[in-house]
Amino acid sequence: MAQQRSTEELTRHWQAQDAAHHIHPFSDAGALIRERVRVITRADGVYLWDSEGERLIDGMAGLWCVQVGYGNRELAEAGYEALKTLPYYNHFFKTTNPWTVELAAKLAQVLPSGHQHLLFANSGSEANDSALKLIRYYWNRKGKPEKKIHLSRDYAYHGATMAAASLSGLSPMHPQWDLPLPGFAKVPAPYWFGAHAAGYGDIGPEEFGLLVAGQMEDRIRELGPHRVASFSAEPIQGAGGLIFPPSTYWPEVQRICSEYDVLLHLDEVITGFGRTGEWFGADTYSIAPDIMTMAKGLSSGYQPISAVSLGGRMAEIILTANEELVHGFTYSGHPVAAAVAVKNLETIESLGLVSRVKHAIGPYLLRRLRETFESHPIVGEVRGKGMLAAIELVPDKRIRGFFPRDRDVGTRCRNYCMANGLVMRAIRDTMVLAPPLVATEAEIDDMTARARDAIDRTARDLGRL
Ligand code: PXG
Repeated sequence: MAQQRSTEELTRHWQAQDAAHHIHPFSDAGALIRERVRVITRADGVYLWDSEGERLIDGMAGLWCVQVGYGNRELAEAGYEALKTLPYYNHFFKTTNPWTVELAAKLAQVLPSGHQHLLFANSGSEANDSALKLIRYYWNRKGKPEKKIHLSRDYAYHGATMAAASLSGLSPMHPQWDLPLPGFAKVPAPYWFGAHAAGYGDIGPEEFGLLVAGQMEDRIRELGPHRVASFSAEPIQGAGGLIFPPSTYWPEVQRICSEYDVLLHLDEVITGFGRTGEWFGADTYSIAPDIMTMAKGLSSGYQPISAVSLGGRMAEIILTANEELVHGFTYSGHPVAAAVAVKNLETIESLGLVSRVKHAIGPYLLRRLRETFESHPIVGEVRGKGMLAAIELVPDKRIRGFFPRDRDVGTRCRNYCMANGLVMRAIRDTMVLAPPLVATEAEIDDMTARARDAIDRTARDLGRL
């Protein structure tokens, strides 16, 4: 039946069914129906196609996750083989499966030193939820049950479950759900570009990094170190606006965590698997976490899978507890997802993607964006590391300040990008790119040219060009 309908009829059919039955994440249902949803039907390399045959170049690798690009046959075949052989089995009944074992062992080779033990889950949120439970369990076993406060940062994004949303520091994530839950506290983010607007004057990035870490130390003292269980942080904050920490920040945070005996939880959901030009953000900033969570690039998004890795001191306490760990999911370590993740890690290795991001395509992306935008009248900063890059749209490039929020400059620019065939994310007025790690120089040039056109149009609307 479906094949006999015209493309337009099919599109209208899917749009109507979507409007009638499907609730979208992070979307206003009424607005979506008015504006019409776009039906994505296929993808290959760095490109997506919609049901009307329009091609989009994906500057966001989906949601920061498609490391190896779309349409990789080897990943698909690895999943198909597992589907045919063992489509499902669990790990609850003293059982395991070859794919999950292989994945755990493979991860243990590439994870930061001391991280040799893994638990699996199905999303970044679940991994973070699991991490918080394990942190609570650790302190209970250590005989310090009063250590229960989870610290995290403003602008953090750690997911959407009750605990992961409580851990997140993006204020719109809380009021609809009466969050955060009790026991969550926030400290400032090392967002140097925003420091001037936030009233810190003309402070340099290195000094600002120390100042923000100092604010964290003050907060721990205020709450009482005997009550603070953990500090959760993305090595580079992603969905909060691509915030790269000044070089002074992480060493100081590491010192504070060890001085006050606060477990350091790194959320590597975006920064893992080559995104920053190392296997993990922990390697990029020489951070030694007690516990790490990962998802997205673990399977390049081809299957829903996430993991929690335990560093030495947490593994020791948890593995020697001599009691059941009362935690887990039906799909923890799903064989099909694990098979795809193993093939994904092998592909990252065989294509040399980590080193390519560090030495070739990552620097190329940043150089092209800097050449194109640094002198642009509404661009205040171009920053990046590996295959992560941000362009700050500002009213006055001499001052690190922002447009009034209600002008929605970022959304306007994002809409021009979409109309232009480029998927680029706007976080407030920060334009973000996180392309697949396999993107070629020509594809980066194409993204840059489309972004240029959209930012020019935005500037024209504002009377700045
Ligand atoms: N941690 C981090 C650092 C993330 O970026 C999660 C946890 C949660 O993962 P799951 O798999 O539960 O979604 C994320 C997710 C955006 C955007 O618009 C970013 C994410 C998710 C949805 C949208 O930038 N990151």
